[in-house]
Amino acid sequence: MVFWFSEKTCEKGWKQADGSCYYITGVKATWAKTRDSCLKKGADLAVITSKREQIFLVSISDVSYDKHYWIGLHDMDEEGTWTWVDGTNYETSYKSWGIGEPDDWEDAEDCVYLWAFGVWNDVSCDYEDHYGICEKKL
Ligand SMILES: [Ca+2]
Ligand SMILES: [Ca+2]
Ligand SMILES: [Ca+2]
Repeated sequence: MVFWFSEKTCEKGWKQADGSCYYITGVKATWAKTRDSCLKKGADLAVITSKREQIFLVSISDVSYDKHYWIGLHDMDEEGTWTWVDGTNYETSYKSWGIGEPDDWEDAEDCVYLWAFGVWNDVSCDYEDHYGICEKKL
């Protein structure tokens, strides 16, 4: 007897939720390098479009005050114009900024990471101090 499972599942090492697969990068790097490593896996940096997704990402990462994870949001093309890497409309979609963020501190913060309690902060894209979360659709 052969059973046919039409339900697709994520590759080994990826976590699955609501039609997406997620991968936590194991290396600290800049936003661009982290994105590159996601692209090489056929994914991109995570695009967070709901509180539910946010809670899931907090649950699969080790996010804390000391450990941060790049996500696929930036305003490097035009200051204050936030862009999700997959084209999701920023204005109309879910947001979870920390209090006082985004603040573009010293006019030098254009990339976003997930940090303690799952809130977002904009920081310099060149910091080599953060992990990342990759996402691809199933
Ligand atoms: Ca997503
Ligand atoms: Ca900025
Ligand atoms: Ca900031």
